[in-house]
Amino acid sequence: MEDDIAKGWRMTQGVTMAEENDCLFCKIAAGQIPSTKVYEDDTVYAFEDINPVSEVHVLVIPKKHYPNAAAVASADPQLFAHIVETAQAIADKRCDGAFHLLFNTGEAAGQTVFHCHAHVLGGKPDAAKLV
Ligand code: DGP
Repeated sequence: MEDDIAKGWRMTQGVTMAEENDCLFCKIAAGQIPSTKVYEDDTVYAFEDINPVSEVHVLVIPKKHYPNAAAVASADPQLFAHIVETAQAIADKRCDGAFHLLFNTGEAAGQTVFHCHAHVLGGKPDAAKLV
């Protein structure tokens, strides 16, 4: 019974305490693992990607744990819009407002961290990493 409740909660909210405590990006957002901060407010955190593939490569994450972009969009559309607006504001400052916005979703599509993150990619790509 308790398991069912936990499972249902995970499906609707995209989070359990265990997942949250074990999540790399939850720990980065909480300042428990160091990162190079680009922007922060009450609901989102943005930081430099550890392995940049272009001149500008920033990750924007919700502070609350959701496994992917669609989970955020369906649970909290305002938060999803805020992630996109934050990406635009970063691109405005760093690369004349022009950028790619990428959400890898699912292991087969290259998602390696299962906490929603927007890749904000701008400027020249790092050719060595694209081959
Ligand atoms: P994805 O493949 O879409 O799940 O992207 C995960 C990104 O997260 C990848 O580009 C590398 C980045 N990343 C992984 N671990 C860390 C970390 O500990 N710190 C930072 N700053 N970035 C990380």
